[in-house]
Order: sequence, then C-alpha cells, then structure tokens
Amino acid sequence: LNISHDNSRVSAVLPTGESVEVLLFGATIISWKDAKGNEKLWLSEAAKLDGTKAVRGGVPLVFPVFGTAPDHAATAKLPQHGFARSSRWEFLGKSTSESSTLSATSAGDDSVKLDFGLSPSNLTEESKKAWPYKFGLIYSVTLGKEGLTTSLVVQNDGEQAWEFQTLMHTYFRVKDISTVSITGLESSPYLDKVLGPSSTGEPYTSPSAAVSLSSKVDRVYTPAGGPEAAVIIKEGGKKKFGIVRDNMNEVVVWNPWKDDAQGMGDFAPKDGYKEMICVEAGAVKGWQKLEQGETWEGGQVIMAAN
Ligand code: TA6
Repeated sequence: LNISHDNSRVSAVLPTGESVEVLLFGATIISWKDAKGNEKLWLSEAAKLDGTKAVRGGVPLVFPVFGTAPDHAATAKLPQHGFARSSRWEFLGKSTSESSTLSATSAGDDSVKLDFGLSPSNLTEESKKAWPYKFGLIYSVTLGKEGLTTSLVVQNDGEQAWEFQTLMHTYFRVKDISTVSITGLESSPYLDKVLGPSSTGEPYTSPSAAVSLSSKVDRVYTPAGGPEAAVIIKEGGKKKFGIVRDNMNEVVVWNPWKDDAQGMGDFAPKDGYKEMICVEAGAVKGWQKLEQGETWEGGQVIMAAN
C-alpha cells in the first residue's frame, strides 16, 4: 500500500493494484482504477483541476443543496450544488485493514480508507456569508478489491438547527451509452427535469423495465426498493457497476447528451457523453434537518465488475 499526498491530491494503491486519486479541491475523486488499471470513472479532458471550478467528472460532492433552491431561504444564495465540491478540504489521514487470513495472495492490506474534513474554517468568506451555519463534514473514501465506498458524516456544530441536501455526483465510465441499461429504478416515482412537472405536479412513475438512454436524461428517482436495493448499470446486458446506498433515498440519472455537452466549456471530448453516465446517490428530496449537536451519516458502496 502506498499513499502519496502532495498539496493538491491524495492517492492510494493497494498491493493488488487497485488505485484511487482524490483532489483536495472538493475532496473530488478523479480516478478509480481496478487491479488491471482500467479506469472506472469518467473525467472530462477539459476538467479544471486547479481549483478554479468544480471538477467535470469523477465524484463531485454536492452539499448543502442539490441544484439550486430559490424558494429555500437558507440555501437560496448558494451556487448550484452548494460549496462542498469547490472548497479545499483537509486530508485527515488514512487507515488500512489487514486481511484476516494471511494467505500468500492476500497478504497485506485489502482496503484503505482516506478521510477528508470540511468546516467553516475551510470556506471562503463568500460561502460563509451565504450559509452562516456551524457544521463539520467528514468524507471517507474506502478503496477495496471489490469496489469503492464513499460515506459522509454531517455534524451540526452550532446552536441553531439547519437542514441540508447531499449527493455523490458519480460520473461512471462506459464504453457506449447506447448499450447501457440501468435496473433497480423500476416502478418508482421520479421527477423529470427534461419533461418538466407532470400535469398534476405529482412525480411520474417509471415503467417496470430497465432504463435505457437515447437522448438527454435528467431524472431524480426515489427507487421503490429502498436504498439497500442495488441499482445496476449494465452494458450489453452485462453488469458493470452495482450501487447500494445507505440512508440516501434518491438516485439521480443524468446524461447531458450531444447539445448540452457541446455547450459545456469544461466537457471534452464533445462526444464524451457517449462514454459516461451519471448515476448519483443522494438525499435530495426534501431536507435533512439537524438539531444542535446532531449528526447524519450516509453513503454508497459501488461494486465494479471487471
Ligand atoms: O446531475 C444532475 C444535475 O443536477 C443536472 O441537472 C446537471 O446540471 C448536472 O447536475 C451538472 O451540474 P453542474 O453544476 O456540475 O454543471
């Protein structure tokens, strides 16, 4: 196992070859590779990695608001998706887990956990003014042989209660979006940002078939099976990724498609929309409320099939 930590990023490699790289800016995972060196995440070739803009790709962290919430006074002044993904986090350290059986193949560490922290002391004056609450975030990225776990602890360190939304905006790398299907979202309520609200204002209900994409998709599902029911991303019918959630009831599916990809300055190559799909675990319907001193915890476990 080795951890390298220069002032901008932290990376870890397991003895078996899996690796992860995290930018301190936004605590954004920008690379996750399997033991054979296959990259599992999509990162735009034009992504800003210098802290001037949220990273286009990898796993940006959305907090304390998903999208923008103009009718929510406490977060109305925040930029889209909040400040967590564009703040400089602190690296709090790593911990490893030895394999229980010291056989020849699994000798050494079979997982490593990297911890990152954010509190008001890490925020710009502008962010503190826009959201003046005392909070503490601890974000853990755990790299294992089978997959990647990202979890977040949110603490209210002040006297005032406040509420938040959070989401892990994972950009999965795929070979060809036209062969992708997603299961685990069947017969579930969803909001559709492309279609807009239904005539009744109620959520739509998805069909009992897998989701496939042939144009821009931007939907917020509340999967009927609950967080423990895996959402599976398949390519050509073959399972590529499985996502299980903890304490996060929503799954956002987004692909900008051709026109929006064309319009995003930091989205490259322009036909890169064919090689990515965002399937995002979050608590983004309604608000999570924390009283003084209370904490919230949530996360996702992503399994990657080779
Ligand atoms: O992934 C869902 C979404 O809210 C989309 O509506 C789209 O805006 C995307 O996030 C990217 O947002 P960003 O602020 O990173 O350009």
